Amino acid sequence: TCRYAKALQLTLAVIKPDAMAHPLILEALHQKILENHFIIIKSKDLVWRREDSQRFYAEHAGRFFYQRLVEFMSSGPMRAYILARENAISQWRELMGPTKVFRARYTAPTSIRGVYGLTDTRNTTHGSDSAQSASREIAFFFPEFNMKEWTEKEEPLVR
Ligand code: RTP
Ligand code: MG
Repeated sequence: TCRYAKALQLTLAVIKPDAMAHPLILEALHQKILENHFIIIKSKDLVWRREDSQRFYAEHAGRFFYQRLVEFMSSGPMRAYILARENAISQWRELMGPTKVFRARYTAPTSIRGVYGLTDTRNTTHGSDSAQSASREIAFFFPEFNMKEWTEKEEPLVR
């Protein structure tokens, strides 16, 4: 294979604290990323402070689930990935399945949330929902990453 960096889209994928807490689920999710032909550009484990969580989810401030979401996302370690692939954003969202766990169970039982989701908040993973969110979210998690430089690369990324 010869995959040109320019043809690949980037997305931010996050393994949420519920899935990080279980070593077998963590392993299965990592495997799923590789099996689905994503290239892992960067990954890191981190723990958010409450303020990070509030800032990341600011668009949801005032929604009924905001407090619980903020608490949960700063309750333990997460793993963040910059993933590259053709159509990375939609492909990762597809693999995750629906946000709501009952919907995931019934309409996408083999999706990540269909299999591992616990509740609408503790739903295993996050994925950027658009190119604009991907830029914002990648910069949020990986401030040192130069996205512009990366997307202009002419060379094949994988030979
Ligand atoms: P995001 O905005 O983070 O990309 O996620 P999304 O589109 O899949 O889901 P959205 O409905 O926008 O929800 C934003 C975040 O809040 C959590 N959530 N908790 N009832 C609840 O407890 C509840 N509802 C939504 C979701 O897990 C998601 O992280
Ligand atoms: Mg959303």
